[in-house]
Amino acid sequence: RTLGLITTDLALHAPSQIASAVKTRAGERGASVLISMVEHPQQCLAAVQELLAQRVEGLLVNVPLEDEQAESLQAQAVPVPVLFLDVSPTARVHSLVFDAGQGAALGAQHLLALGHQRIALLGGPQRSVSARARLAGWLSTLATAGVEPCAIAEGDWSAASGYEKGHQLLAGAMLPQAILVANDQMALGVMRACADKGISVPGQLSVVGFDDTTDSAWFTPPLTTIRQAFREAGLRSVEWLLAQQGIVGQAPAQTRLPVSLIERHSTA
Ligand code: IPT
Repeated sequence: RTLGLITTDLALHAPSQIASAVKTRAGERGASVLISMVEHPQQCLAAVQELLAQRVEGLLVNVPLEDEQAESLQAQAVPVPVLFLDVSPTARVHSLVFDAGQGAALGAQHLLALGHQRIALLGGPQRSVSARARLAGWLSTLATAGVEPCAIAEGDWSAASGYEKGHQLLAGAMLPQAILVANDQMALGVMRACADKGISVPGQLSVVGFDDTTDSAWFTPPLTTIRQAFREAGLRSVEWLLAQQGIVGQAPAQTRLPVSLIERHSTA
């Protein structure tokens, strides 16, 4: 059997770890996976058509998509089942997504519990639904505690952007006590910016990431982050696709995977 995976940039750690898990599980099930990497959501339709022409029996889509984009892709693929990994729960499609609101709340509550009030936010690219959901989650958790972020910046998920925006957030007259970062790669860049400026983490500034990619325990210091179990997401999405028969027309199956706070040494 053959499955298709349409994915965003595999040079990023999270999508590559998901793709790896998908490959592994499919292999264990005797299925092969054709991978198509897209740079823009607009390229998804061509990728779907290309994979359908190669007779895939199911499709996984790990590209951040707006509701209408996902709904129209799902319609294009009929009768082949499609499972989306980076959409809002409001999209009327089959999806398996991590709970971004819970993840954002866990990170913000952790910093508040440590007594931090001057908190800066480094969000992901706002064209990504998940980046928007994380930012919204931080803002609402902080607002509930009566805290307004001292600064907000937007990166593009890369460590380089974390470094650049990190320098921006650290340039003000008053140093933030903590920074919530939308992914671990940007957190790596932020910590590098701190090192440049001789700011000690977590002595002078706490940093929280998001993802818990496999390298995050090896950063200096080891990163406190929100764990998204990529391996499990990969396994479950393959199992779901292989179990589908005649789902077309069925109500969307939506699974929300819980996330968890992993406390390491970048927060105090
Ligand atoms: C999301 C990651 O958290 C982020 O680090 C980045 O790699 C992004 O993917 C790329 O699209 S995880 C996604 C399943 C929401």
